Formats: sequence, C-alpha cells, structure tokens
Amino acid sequence: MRLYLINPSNPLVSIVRVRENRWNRYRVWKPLSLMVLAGLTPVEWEVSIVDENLGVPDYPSMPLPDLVGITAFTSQANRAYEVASHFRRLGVPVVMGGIHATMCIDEVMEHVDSVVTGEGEGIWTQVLEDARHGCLKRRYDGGLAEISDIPAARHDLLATGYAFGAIQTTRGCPLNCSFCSVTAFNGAHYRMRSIGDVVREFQSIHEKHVLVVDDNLIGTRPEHIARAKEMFRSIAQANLKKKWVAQATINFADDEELLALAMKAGCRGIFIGFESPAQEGLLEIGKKFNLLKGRDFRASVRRIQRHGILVVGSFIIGLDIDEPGIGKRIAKAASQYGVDHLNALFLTPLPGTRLWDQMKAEGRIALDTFPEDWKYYTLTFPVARYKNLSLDGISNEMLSCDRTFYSMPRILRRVWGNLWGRRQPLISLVANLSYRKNFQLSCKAYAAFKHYLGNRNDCVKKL
Ligand code: B12
Ligand code: SF4
Repeated sequence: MRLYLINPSNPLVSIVRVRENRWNRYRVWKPLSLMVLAGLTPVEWEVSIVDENLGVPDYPSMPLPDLVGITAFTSQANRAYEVASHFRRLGVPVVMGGIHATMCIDEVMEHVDSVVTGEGEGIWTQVLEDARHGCLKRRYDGGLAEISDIPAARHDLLATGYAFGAIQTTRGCPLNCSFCSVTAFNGAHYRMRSIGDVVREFQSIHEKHVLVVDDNLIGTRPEHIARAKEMFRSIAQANLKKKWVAQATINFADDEELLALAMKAGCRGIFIGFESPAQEGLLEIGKKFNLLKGRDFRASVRRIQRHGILVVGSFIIGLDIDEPGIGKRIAKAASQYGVDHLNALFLTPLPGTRLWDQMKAEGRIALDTFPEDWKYYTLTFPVARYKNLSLDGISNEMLSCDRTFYSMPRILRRVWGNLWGRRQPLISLVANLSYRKNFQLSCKAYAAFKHYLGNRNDCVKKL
C-alpha cells in the first residue's frame, strides 16, 4: 500500500521567494506533522512525504498512491484543495488533517473524502485500516493525544534540503491569548513528552540546527520548569552537538540556572512574543505573562543574552488600541528592550480563536471570500478592519516599523553588540540582512495585495 503525505505550498514562502533571497533558505521549515504521522504508520505502508515548499513535484509522473494525506495551516488551505482535487480526479482517496481541518471542518469536508480533526496519534492507524479496507469514514476525531509515550517522528524521510531539523517536546498552552490558535487546538493542559524519548529523537535528527516547535518550551508552572531543566541536562549529557532555537514566554528569563542549562543543551535563539509595547494592548489580547507587575523587559532580554542566546521579539500591529505611529513605537520598544530581531505581524483573526469570534461578531473580517482569501491569512497582510488604522495606514505602519528597526546603522549597532558580547555575530548579521531584504519584498507584496483588493470592491469598502 502506497501513501503520500503532502505539505501544500506555503504562500509565505512563495511571497518571500526563497530564490530571490538566499537567506530565505532559513525560512523553509520541515512539516513535522507529516513526519509524526509517518512515524505512526505501520510498515505495510510505503510512505513518502512531499513538501511542496521544496518544489512542487510532477504528480502525474509519480506512481499512483492508494491514499493521500494532506496537512494544512489555514494559509495553505487553497493549495491543499487543489492537490486534493488532482488526486480525487484520479480516484485516489484523500484525507486531510491539521489545524485548518480542525477549525473549518465543513469547508474541508467539501474538498476531501475524509477529515481528521485534532491530533493524529490516537486515530491515524484506524484511518489507515479503514482506507485499506475501502471503508474510510467522512470524519474522524483524534482529540488531544497522550504524548508521554509516542513513537518518534520519521526524520529519515525528509533528509535533505532544509537548514533546520524539527522536534516537539510539549503540547498545549494554558494562556489562551486572544489571537492564538494553540489553546483552541492543543488544549490548555500542558502535556510533556518523556525526556528519554526527546533525547533519542533528537539524536536521530541529522541536521546540526534544529527548531524546537513547542509553543511554550518551559511552560508556566514550577513543575514544568523543573522538567525543562531536567530535559536540558539530559540533552547536554547526551552531547548531541546540536544548536537549536525555540519559543517561550518571557518567564524564560526569570531563572539563571534554566538559562545556563538551556545554553549548555544547545539553545542559541529564543522567540518571545512581546506583542504590544502598551499595557492596554497586552490586556486587550490577554497576554497575561507579560503583564506581571514590575517586569523589566530590557533586563529580561539582557539576562537571556548574557547566556549567549539571541532573542527574537514578536509584536502585533493592528490592536484596537493601536493608533497612527504604532509602527515606530514598536520599533522603538524593540530597540529599547534590546532584542536581536524584530518580527512584526498584522493582527489576524485565525479561525477558532477568540479574536475570530469577536471580529466576526463585529463584522470586521474584511477578507472573507473563502477559501480563496485564506492565502492572505499569513499574518503578513491586513485582512481585517482595524479600529484606528486604514488599509494604507496599517501597511505604512508595518513598513515604518521594519524600516526603523532594520535601518543599516541599527543593524550594525546590534551586530557590533553581539560581536562584543560574543553572541553569534554572524548569525545575527545574516538574520538582520534577511529581514531587511524582505522589507523590499513586503513593499511589492502590499502593492500586489492592494491590486487584488482593487478588483474586489467589497473588500475595499470594508477596509
Ligand atoms: C512550527 C510552526 C511553524 C513553522 C512551519 C513548519 C511546517 N512546515 O510545518 C513555520 C515557522 C514555517 C510556521 C509558519 C507559519 N505559521 Co506556524 N506554527 C508552527 C507551530 C509552532 C508548530 C507546528 C508543528 O510542527 N507542530 C507539531 C506537529 C506534530 O503538530 P501538528 O502540526 O498540529 O500536527 C498534528 C495534528 O495537527 C495532526 N495533523 C496534522 N496534519 C495532519 C494531516 C493528516 C492527514 C492527519 C490525519 C492528521 C494531521 O496530527 C499531527 C500529530 O498529532 C504551530 C503551533 C502549533 N502548536 O501547532 C504554529 C501554527 C501552526 N502556525 C501558525 C501560523 C499562523 C503560521 C503563519 C501563517 C504565520 C507566520 N507568519 O509565522 C506561517 C504560515 C506558514 C504556512 N505554512 O503557511 C498558526 C496556524 C493557525 C492556523 N489556523 O493556520 C499556529 C497554530 C500558531 C498560532 N499561534 O496560532 N509555523
Ligand atoms: S501566544 Fe504563546 S502564550 Fe499565548 S496562547 Fe499562544 S502559545 Fe500560549
């Protein structure tokens, strides 16, 4: 039995055009979901993973599979349906799962034979069994899996073409920020894999650099942090010689021992959501951890950096409290906090989030011709109606934010600081230049977006 697991093209990758900027090679990440599913697939299936982000294959020249499994984030939904329709025309059954299938079941049902909601671990072998017997159900639900003991992802199946490997050590987040899909999808309960499993899987990754995809690497409670320390110790003892980057909330900075252990285990960069430079902004989106009284962001960032770990700060533009000037304000705050890179994104209502419900109720979802419009749900386009910012206004705020933070003098100052502090100055330079280059691409992308809207009078009115 032959199975293709397909990751449809990611519009973000085509918008930033990997070939136009070689630094963007670092922006094509492995589709871990498919490697996990492959790890759960019984040996009688001959499984291949197709990642369209490495190049769309010539499907007609490939042997016909018995089953196709497709994953998709919301922004990939259109392409997912195109791929599904190709295989269904040939009589091959298509199953789709992942975040978009879970949040938009009815829409997805129209395009595929079978939809799997929730996590795959508890249901995938059943789906395969039904497919083998020709009795696929229209709908399966994997719910939330018990991940303390799961098979390792198949890292051997996507062995070349990526700068980074990928691994997951925990799932779920109790914080439920209004714009984020994680709590809605992976639940509020923080689930942890066994440290032994994590270390063994880490060993099977052949890339030197790894993205740890956890949404919140160290969790929120003392027992989560104790487990993170234990995990870092075990990774360091295993002497894997990997360098990795991860995501965490700002509480990552609060424990010197944790930071020292993370560094020893190979942590070289941490992605932290600051989201808004204003307390009212943090309140608006419910980013509880950043609201703690007396939190000094600059001191927190410095503490992390002192351990040789670079900090990427993420901010959102388009909150209800944001007014003209927010772009520069964010760039200023990010510089003042001292982050090494700034990743600013548009506030985007993603299906299944609290923000989606609110904006839908208020009639503020401007790009709502679905599924076509999903391709703009990359957080890099203003797809909603923003309270104090027009379409041109908010795009200009984003450009002014990037232009300010990624001006050449500021880049040089940051890189010099990293050289002085021996914090990977080369990586810092490369990443800064990559962001700067993408600023030019963003200008082109906004122009194309406006053109698209120009042909869509309904949207222009709403925006
Ligand atoms: C790593 C990651 C990335 C990587 C992507 C790597 C890749 N190619 O997959 C990068 C950095 C490139 C990225 C980019 C983006 N991301 Co992202 N990302 C994540 C993150 C942190 C982890 C995903 C992951 O690997 N999880 C581990 C795997 C094992 O879990 P999983 O993917 O959920 O798969 C399980 C189930 O979903 C299910 N399943 C999945 N697919 C299938 C298919 C079948 C057939 C079956 C049966 C089951 C099944 O089984 C799997 C095992 O349980 C998630 C947060 C999260 N917790 O999911 C956000 C997340 C998926 N990203 C998100 C967003 C918004 C984006 C961007 C649009 C925004 C941006 N500017 O960064 C871009 C768009 C990329 C695109 N593809 O279009 C949102 C998506 C929301 C949505 N509705 O789509 C999430 C949920 C984060 C959030 N805060 O809300 N992302
Ligand atoms: S943004 Fe981060 S802290 Fe907030 S719910 Fe999502 S994963 Fe949790």
